[in-house]
Amino acid sequence: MAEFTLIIGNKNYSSWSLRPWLWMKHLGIEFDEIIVPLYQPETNEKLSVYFSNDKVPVLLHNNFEVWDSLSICEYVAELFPQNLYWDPKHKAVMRSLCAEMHSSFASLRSELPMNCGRQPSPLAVSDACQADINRIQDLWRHAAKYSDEKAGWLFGSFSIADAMFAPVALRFHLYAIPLDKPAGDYVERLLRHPAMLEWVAAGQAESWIIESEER
Ligand SMILES: N[C@@H](CCC(=O)N[C@@H](CS)C(=O)NCC(=O)O)C(=O)O
Repeated sequence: MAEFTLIIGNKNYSSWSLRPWLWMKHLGIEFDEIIVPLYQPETNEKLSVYFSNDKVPVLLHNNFEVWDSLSICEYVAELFPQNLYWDPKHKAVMRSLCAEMHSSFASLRSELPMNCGRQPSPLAVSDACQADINRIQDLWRHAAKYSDEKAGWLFGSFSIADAMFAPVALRFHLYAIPLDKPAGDYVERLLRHPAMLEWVAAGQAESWIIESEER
């Protein structure tokens, strides 16, 4: 049994689960995973053994439990401090992006659910959703001021911010959202990350359907 166990939802739909899973894969951390399919009659009972209020993701580090995607990402980064950004301004901007991703973009989330199995095609979006899309591109442009452009990730090398925005990049792809060139290039790069390819393929292979997430 590995030192770490990550409890996640369906790979096809669970965008919050993808974030720490991708980050831990990127860091090369070995972990067991337990998939709890969401919105099934037995889902809450299966999740009730954790302290996460019946939500995924949850990380178990031996017997220590951490819940919430951003907290899990930060916890494992602190265990491997070479992955932390110590410049306070740089770190603060990165955390601002992560926190905004974590707390905002309700229209984008509800109108464009993550669904790895969706055949990519355009979908009309509301003004509120378009405002979310525009703001995300503004955030990515802002991050570029702090990055080494050659590396191509939001803040130079791959960081928690890239993991936090990965499901958004996937949504932009799945719903063929028109993007400016740097954002389009970034989405392509993120989707080619080996761990993203692995997650999307696994999501597509699942047979659970959540009707409310299908568009
Ligand atoms: N803010 C939480 C959100 C967790 C969350 O809402 N997870 C969804 C799956 S993507 C969930 O567990 N939904 C089940 C439910 O709400 O009953 C995080 O960042 O981890």
